[in-house]
Amino acid sequence: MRSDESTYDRHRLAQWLAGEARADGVSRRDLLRLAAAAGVVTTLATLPGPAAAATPAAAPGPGIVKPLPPELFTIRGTNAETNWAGLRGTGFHTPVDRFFVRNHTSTPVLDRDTWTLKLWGSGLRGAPDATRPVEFDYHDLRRMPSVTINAFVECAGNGRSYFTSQQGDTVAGTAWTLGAIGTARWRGVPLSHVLHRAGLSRNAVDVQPRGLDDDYVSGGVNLGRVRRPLPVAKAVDDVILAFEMNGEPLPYDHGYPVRVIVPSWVGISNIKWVGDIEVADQALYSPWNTDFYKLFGSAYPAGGSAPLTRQTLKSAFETAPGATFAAGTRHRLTGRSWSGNGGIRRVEVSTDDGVTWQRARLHDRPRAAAWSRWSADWHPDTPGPTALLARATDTTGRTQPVRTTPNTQGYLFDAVVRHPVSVTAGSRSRP
Ligand SMILES: Nc1nc2c(c(=O)[nH]1)N[C@H]1C(S)=C(S)[C@@H](COP(=O)(O)O)O[C@H]1N2
Ligand SMILES: [Mo]
Repeated sequence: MRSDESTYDRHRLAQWLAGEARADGVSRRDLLRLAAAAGVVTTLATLPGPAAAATPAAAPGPGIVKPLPPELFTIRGTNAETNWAGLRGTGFHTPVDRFFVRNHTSTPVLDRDTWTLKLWGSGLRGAPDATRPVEFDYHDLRRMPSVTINAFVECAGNGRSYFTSQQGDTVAGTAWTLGAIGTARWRGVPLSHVLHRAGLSRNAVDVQPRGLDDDYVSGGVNLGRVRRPLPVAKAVDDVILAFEMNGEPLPYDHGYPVRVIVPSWVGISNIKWVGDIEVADQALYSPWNTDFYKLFGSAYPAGGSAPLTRQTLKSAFETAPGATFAAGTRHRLTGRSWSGNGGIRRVEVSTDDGVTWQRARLHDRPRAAAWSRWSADWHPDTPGPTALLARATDTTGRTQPVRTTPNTQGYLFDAVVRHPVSVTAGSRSRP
């Protein structure tokens, strides 16, 4: 699978350089302008989305439908980050009431009875165009064979703020801590089934789902609807068109009536409110695989890395930042670790800012595309500030590093995070 992906990327890159590929909906000029404009990424970081500007103060959140109580979420522009302390005791699946939301604009409230999915493009037999697509409605989809999978959805920028706070790097984008991830049980139809029903051709190269939310405008440029191509090899492997999350119909904010779930891959792959899918016999490009979701910076080629695919390795404590622990008492620390490259094999925890480490107990078997819960006991003796650290190793043998190579948009932070807490003089602690 991995080697398929890199062969595919080389092939697609060759097509792009040969000028065969096109960035649909965005002119070459716009793309070049975007790539050249150093200010674009900064604008993304600081501009409230159009939705935020337009949302009346009475709305519960920035264009988000579900309630966002401050104990469960931290609002960041048009997005809502999950507070990790709110996950303690919640079980393997993230309840919808605390699952993070990342919206480029705002949540559209769609009607499943008028919703249709349109498939079109040169990679389908007969090459139907966008005006005469192959169409399925919601009830067609519900009559197809369905599968249920566990998978996290995690923003590629999750943990971005630690590039700055721990490493002193300048990065642009939403200043997430570690709460731009959730794991859910998704039920839906394998995308491969729908593609074959639509007449997938042997020459298909890329598959590009597109959302029905508003056009995304950045730095004065309308980038069109949120869309990002997937190689056909991944699209027919384990991708699903999901209509259920944790046993309920998808909530509005998470893509109702239907979203794409692409296990292990960067969050942007999981297109919500999917309305159409272009299937092409050539590489496809959108701003989301050319300007965004690639690694740029001094450690990377001038044109950036290959488009991002898998998420990386991370760990988080289910503890509020700055939490206090009484000395002289045994505390149970809990958290979760996950990797885009496999399951979690081992987690170590330090309660003294990285001086000593102990093995955490794992509460879930290693599972690809999902996290493992863990716990460790701590009996602090000395009052004062300290930092909790968790360091995971995945089933490929990779361990979280102390420091990670920066990239200008702050994607894929995987270094060990220092979690500040303090120990207070407990009733049973000695003077
Ligand atoms: N149509 C559409 N799909 C989208 C987005 C969006 O803004 N519009 N955001 C993407 C990004 S960047 C992420 S990280 C995930 C977030 O999914 P969630 O809001 O269900 O947590 O959805 C992805 N799919
Ligand atoms: Mo994201």
